[in-house]
Amino acid sequence: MHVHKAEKIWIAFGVAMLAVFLATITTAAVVEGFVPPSHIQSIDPAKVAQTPPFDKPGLHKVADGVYEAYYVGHIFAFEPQHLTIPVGAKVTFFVTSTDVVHGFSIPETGVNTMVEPGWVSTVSHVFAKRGTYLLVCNEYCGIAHQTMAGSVDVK
Ligand SMILES: [Cu+2]
Repeated sequence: MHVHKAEKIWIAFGVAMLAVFLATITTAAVVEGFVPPSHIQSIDPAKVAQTPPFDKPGLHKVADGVYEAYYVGHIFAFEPQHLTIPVGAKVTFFVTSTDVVHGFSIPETGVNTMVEPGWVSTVSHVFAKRGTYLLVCNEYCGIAHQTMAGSVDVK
């Protein structure tokens, strides 16, 4: 088979760039110990139900207008499925998974994070507008992924 010289150069360039990218990612992951952003806190995914505060998922008041919401994602639901938040509240979501990678997204709010077993994802938002917000899993997690949803009521 004849391969034109220009094609050989282009293939070599492509392979070299792939090697450079893989070396960069591997170096960052292994040598520098990088982890996905916001995934600072770790948790044993097999013991989420026994690990406070994830043993009681839901909204926890920290101060006036400041709340923490603990969520557990699993195939194919969030706990809690529905949450009621006072209007104007600043809520920090702490989310983890007991099984596979899920997504945690509240469209129109900027709340959007990956949820990985073994890690606690954290994202904050101030709910200034009343309404019912959809909560969805936006990472394909299995056969009933499309049913993995909930709601956040801001009253
Ligand atoms: Cu999911």
